[in-house]
Parts: sequence; structure tokens; C-alpha cells
Amino acid sequence: MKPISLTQFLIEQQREGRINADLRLLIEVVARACKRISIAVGKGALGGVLGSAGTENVQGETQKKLDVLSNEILLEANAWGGHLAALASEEMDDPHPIPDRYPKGEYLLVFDPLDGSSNIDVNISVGTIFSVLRCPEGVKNPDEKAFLQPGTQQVAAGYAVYGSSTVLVLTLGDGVHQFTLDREQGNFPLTHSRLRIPEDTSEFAINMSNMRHWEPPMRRYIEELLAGKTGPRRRDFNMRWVASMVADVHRILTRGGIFIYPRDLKDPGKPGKLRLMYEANPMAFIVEQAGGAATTGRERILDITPAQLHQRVPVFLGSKNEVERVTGYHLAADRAGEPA
Ligand code: AFP
Repeated sequence: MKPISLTQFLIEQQREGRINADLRLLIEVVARACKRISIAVGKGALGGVLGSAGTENVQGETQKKLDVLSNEILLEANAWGGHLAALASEEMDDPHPIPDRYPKGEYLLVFDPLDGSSNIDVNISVGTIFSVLRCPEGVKNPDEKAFLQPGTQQVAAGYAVYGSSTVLVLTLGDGVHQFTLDREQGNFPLTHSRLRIPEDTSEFAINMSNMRHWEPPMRRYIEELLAGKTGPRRRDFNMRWVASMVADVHRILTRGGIFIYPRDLKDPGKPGKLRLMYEANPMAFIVEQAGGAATTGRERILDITPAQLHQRVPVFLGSKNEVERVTGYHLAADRAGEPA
């Protein structure tokens, strides 16, 4: 049987009363923007888009030409449709208002236009991550405060991976679904419904080069995994680290695993590398919807009320039993009053 397309899937969701017409349009527009980004990424050196743009984003990170282009594609695609009240991007200091010449809608769109961008120039998978919130009632001109809602308030989240194929993974709060871009037809057929992350895993993803900066419970957990069959876990574990969160999370959704970017003490003022609103919240929503778990090592990511748009958090997500175990190690160390 021919798979249904993203458009058909969304129409069915609307008929079943899960989404309204504006949210359907929003997801369609984001998917179309991802298709354009996928084309730009796929051109590589031929598109003249590799390399640095010579600018820095709000986090002080050097922007790649494709970071800037992807951000522009998402802004332009979403500004005029009438479904959004405002947008916020990892690449912009402040929320982006909808220009007055366009109608405004009830949703807020938050995105990381090109995650893993340090991998662009070396032809390794990168992606786009997005999250959709409702604009608080009565707010006509949403500022940063309107966006500071816990992840439990997300009405949709998803990501695209621009890899050997382009996939779009989406949750509307009722399971996780995967669509694959058909490059000839230009549409996104549904290729996997209701993805499930196995509860147990023997695969972990972490940047081990930071080990000397980790907190003791974090070191304990990884040392136990590394000890393999002869250690307390009594089995061998394998490690993978793409350094594009989208690609690492996609692998975990496909075959299980745990992804960790812990707090480290290199820069004690920074509670982690990854951004709560652009990376951790949408991925946590997706992972929980697929039966996995997502914490900061201490609390559920989706329960955090953000204090700032560009806030960072430690991230532990994926196969439930491993996330619960390492979270348990952190909580036990806190209870015992162990110094960090
Ligand atoms: P870039 O977008 O700057 O490449 O960062 C990617 C990322 O935010 C996330 O996608 C990776 O999991 C993580 O950083 C990789 O961080 P390290 O370079 O410290 O391993």
C-alpha cells in the first residue's frame, strides 16, 4: 500500500480533532522550509554555502553560512501565513515579531535552524529542530516572557535530519511519526508510525573528551559502562557520538541508546551546553512520546520553567532504564551531600 503523505497525515489529524487548521498549516510550512534547507545542504560546495559567515550568534558561536541561510528560510516561510504570533531562533538574540502587514495567529514557533553546524563542512548529518507553543491569552505583541513556558506546554515538536536521506520526525502529543523526503516527488511520505525507544540499551552517546570535568555521579555511571562484562553492569556497552544532536537522537529513536550532554565543571557558571528551548525541550517531548525518558540528571526536562530564552541545561535522554539509572546516581550523590 502506498504510504500516506505528511499532508494527508495532518488532514487526518485535523479531522480527528487533534489539531486545528492553523497548526496543520504551521507544520506544513515548517516541512516546506526543511525541504528548502535540505536542498541547500545537499548542494554542498556547489551551492557556495559552506564555510563561516564571519558573524557570531547570541551564544558567541561563529555562524556558518548555512546557519544564517537556514534561519532566513524558516523566518521567511513562516512570517506571512497568519498562523504565528512570533518566532524565536537559536540564531537570534530576541524573539522575531510577525511584521504588521501580515495577520497574526495563536502559535509561537521556536527553532534551531541548523543543529550540528560544525559538521556541515565535513559532510556529516545536520538538522533542524522545532517546537510549537501557544501564545499566552491576551498577549498581542509577544516578547521573551511569552515564550518562557515549560516543555509540557508544547503542542508539537519535531526535527529534520539532513543525512543520507532527509527525514522529518514529528509529534503532536500522540506518538512519534517519521516521514522521509521523496526527492523526486518533493513530498514527505509517512515511513514509520508510532516509533518506540527500547527501554534497555547497550549503546551510549557522549563527548568523552570532557570526562575530567564531569561531576562524580556522571563519572561513576560512565566508568561502569566502560568496565563492560567484568564490571558491575556485567555486559559490554558500545559508544557513538556524531556531535549533531539530531543525528544522535535519531539513532536512539531508531534503535535505542542514551544521549548525554552533562553539566561539566569546566565553566561552572554554565549548566550544560545544550539549549533548553531549542534542543532539550523538543527532543524531550519526542523521546517521551516514544516511550523514553529525558532529564537534566536531576529533574524531568519538560517540567522546567525557563528563566531565559537561550537558557542551557544538562541533557540525559533516550532508553528509559538507563536515563533513570544515571538520574538516580545524581540524586543519590546530592542526598549524600557529595561535593561536585
Ligand atoms: P554546533 O551546532 O555548534 O555544531 O553544536 C552542536 C551541538 O549543539 C549538538 O548538536 C551536539 O550534540 C553538541 O553540540 C556537540 O557538542 P561537542 O562539540 O562539545 O561534542
